[in-house]
Amino acid sequence: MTEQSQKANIGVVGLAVMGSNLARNLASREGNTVAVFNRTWERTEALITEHPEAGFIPAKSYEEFAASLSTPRTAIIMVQAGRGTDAVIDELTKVFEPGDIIVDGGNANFHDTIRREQAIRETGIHFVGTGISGGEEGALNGPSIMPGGSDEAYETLGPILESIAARADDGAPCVTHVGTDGAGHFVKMVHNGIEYADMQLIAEAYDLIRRGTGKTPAEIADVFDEWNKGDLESYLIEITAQVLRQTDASTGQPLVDVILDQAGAKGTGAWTVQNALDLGVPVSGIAEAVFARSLSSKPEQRQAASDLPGPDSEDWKPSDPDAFIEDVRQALYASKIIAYSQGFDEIIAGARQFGWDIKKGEIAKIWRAGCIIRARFLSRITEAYEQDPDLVALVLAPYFRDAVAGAQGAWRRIVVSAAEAGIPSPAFSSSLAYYDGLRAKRLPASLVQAQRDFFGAHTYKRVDKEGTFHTLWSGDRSEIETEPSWH
Ligand code: NBP
Repeated sequence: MTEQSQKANIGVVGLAVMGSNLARNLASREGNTVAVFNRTWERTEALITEHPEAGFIPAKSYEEFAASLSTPRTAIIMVQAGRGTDAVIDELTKVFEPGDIIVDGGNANFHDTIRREQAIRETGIHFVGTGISGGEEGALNGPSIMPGGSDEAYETLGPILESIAARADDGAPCVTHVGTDGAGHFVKMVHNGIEYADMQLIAEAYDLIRRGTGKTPAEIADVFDEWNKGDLESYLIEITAQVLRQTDASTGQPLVDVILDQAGAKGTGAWTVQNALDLGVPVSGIAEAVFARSLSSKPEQRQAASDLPGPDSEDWKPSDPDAFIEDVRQALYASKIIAYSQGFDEIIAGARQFGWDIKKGEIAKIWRAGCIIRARFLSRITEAYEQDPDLVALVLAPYFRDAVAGAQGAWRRIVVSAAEAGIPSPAFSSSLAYYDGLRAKRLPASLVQAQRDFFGAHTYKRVDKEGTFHTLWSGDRSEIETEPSWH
């Protein structure tokens, strides 16, 4: 063996659950030799001992790690986002050379990725922020991968990522060069936001069916299995059925009933909403999903408020349970379309703001497999953007417009029923309110603008003539045209 052939073409730094699985995935693909490094040697030792078949080249120091890589050196960092990532980047930039590539595969905030890319660019080393979705199972068997960074870096990195990515039904690898600097982490962030909305909508559907029909979790699992044969087919519906069928070993109860009803969050949903606020994009479905988790995690408030007056869902039953379940299915589908439409709005706004040329149809394509939101209807999103790359809103694409039109009767009945029964359905309800807001010929925003002008002289525009106006609300003259410099 020559010295060069003993070197690795790719390295992984950080060998906790994600990094070790990704390293094993890389090693299992033909043509890859993988160098591995972890801050604590014991983790590296455990990995190479448990997986001799992977042929890993282990390193005990960053210097040894760099020396074990062929050039241009390419290393994927899989460590805690934030300070951990900065610390590893600092070490790698000391031992890497111009032309080498540092890939951050963690869940970084895209603002950090933009900052890091700018700082590292000066050294001549490439920095590629990459979203990786699919959890530990995806990391091992094939995730959906969303790399940012430069075209030059992608030339080397692309084939390696393609070798480990999930494959869609048509055999295409679920990876695309999303855009420069932070584009990959931005799109991964929105992916996670949509995931929050999808999970919340499924949870609301489950709650409505359970309280409305009295079905057991296992019976609702059967309903979800049935749904998974149609338009709603998705990983999240599939695993929800499995979750609902699980019984608790110690009590024999459905496991979902013994799990505390307080949902945690690691922050990417909140980031999606925070950035949407900055970009002025209404992602109400995602926001409600984030807030629903926050509300669930306030036990003291919930306990104190539990005797507030309101309808008792025990007293409410739909007259036709089967028809009700079908209504819930349709409401779920319509609300899900809205969540994706809002998510893609944020991607469009982010791309505009940060100068990324993001191909929306390609994003939907790489979410078809490997990631948590993989679903049948992502192909419909790709088709929609292929037919019209400048689509103003996803919900306006012919397929989605028809789908929502067909579902909206059921959607409205469900939101009404939930309100009457006192069953919280924030994601269903807010999605419908968004839909009605979007399609409204006229909104009460005119009144809001008038109020703003009243107390703050913020001016307004008129429907019947050009210009900017301010009313002297209590004066003699009712209206004056303002100078352009006023606004
Ligand atoms: P963690 O996020 O728990 O990271 C811990 C690993 O980083 C340990 O192996 C640790 O080494 C190593 N590390 C190194 Br090397 N230098 C470090 C430093 N300076 N500070 C802190 N840790 C350092 O691992 P994970 O759960 O595998 O996740 C890795 C990344 O992947 C995260 O960014 C995560 O958000 C992202 N992600 C996770 C999932 C998921 O489903 N878990 C999915 C998608 C993305 P040590 O052994 O010496 O402590």
